[in-house]
Amino acid sequence: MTDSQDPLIDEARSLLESAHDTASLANAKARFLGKEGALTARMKALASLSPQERAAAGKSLNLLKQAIEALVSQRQSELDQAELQARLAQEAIDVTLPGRGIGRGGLHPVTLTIERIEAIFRSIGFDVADGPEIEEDFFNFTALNTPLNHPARSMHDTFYVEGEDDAGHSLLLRTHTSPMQVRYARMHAPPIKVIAPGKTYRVDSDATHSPMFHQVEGMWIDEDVSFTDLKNVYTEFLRRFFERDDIDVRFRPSYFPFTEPSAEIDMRFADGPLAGRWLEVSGAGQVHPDVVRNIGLDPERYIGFAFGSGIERLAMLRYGVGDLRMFYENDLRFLEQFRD
Ligand code: 2NL
Repeated sequence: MTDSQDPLIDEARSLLESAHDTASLANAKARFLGKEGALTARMKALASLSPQERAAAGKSLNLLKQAIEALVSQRQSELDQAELQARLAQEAIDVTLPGRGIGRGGLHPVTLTIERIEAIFRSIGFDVADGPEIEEDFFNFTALNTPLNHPARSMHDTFYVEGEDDAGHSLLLRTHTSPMQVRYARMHAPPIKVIAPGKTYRVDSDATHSPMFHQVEGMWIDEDVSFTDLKNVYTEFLRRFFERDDIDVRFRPSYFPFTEPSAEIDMRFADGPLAGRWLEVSGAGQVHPDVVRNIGLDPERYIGFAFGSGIERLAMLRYGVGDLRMFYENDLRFLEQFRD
């Protein structure tokens, strides 16, 4: 019998073909070439042959062995190839798909507005001060001439913080950024020329009031600062803030405990959709002599003005936003419009 005719070849071929992974191929291989394999048994049987028969039979057994080994390695490479194809199909990347991209962030419109306000006031010589949002009653009210029985101190208007600080001061969420100006003024020698932008808190919530809102206060105190300076500084600020010159400003008499006299500042555009309408944009006044004393200065010598403006209000006017709550709903369709 020649090798190709040996029935073991066909048997090996069909068994190897039914092996569909490396482990079953190893089993199939062992059935022929292993210690207990069919071919190994025949090799052992050579011993019982005469030397003449053994040489011929041995030669043809070797050829048979080589043929089966060739079948095994052929099957192994078929399996390797199939496994590779399966992995390639599974891990396929569609390079024609659009990328997911990295969303470009942007600053919140209120932050942009604060940065704008800071840049303008810095350019006219004001320093920018920032400080605690949890304040002592003294800096938020007492130093600002707001007596204990004043309605602003009521629980309905002010968020009080339970307990006291280490020094025994009662604490609250600042209702304006004035306390920061008081702190700043007590740390610096005149001339005091500072703005304090930042978060403020009041018990209030409707279409035009948010319990947290932003305010910018400004104060200029020296030996001869007047209402004229206030009007000039604030008008210059408005014209630069809105980037237009067609702005009129007027003062209306008002009342605040920390200023005397006090005024509301109104502005009016000559052109555009709001043309001709007076818009209230700030409270202001000459710093009350008692407040000048509370910040450590002699009111006989030092005089000046202060103002307080709502930042959301200024942002709404500049961007044409109709509802204050839009700033706090975190709707990206709204916020993305302000990305610069
Ligand atoms: C308002 C009123 C105002 C001030 C704020 C102020 C600060 C110090 C001393 C004196 Cl440290 N005054 N700030 C003065 C007048 C008005 O704001 O309702 N703004 C929205």
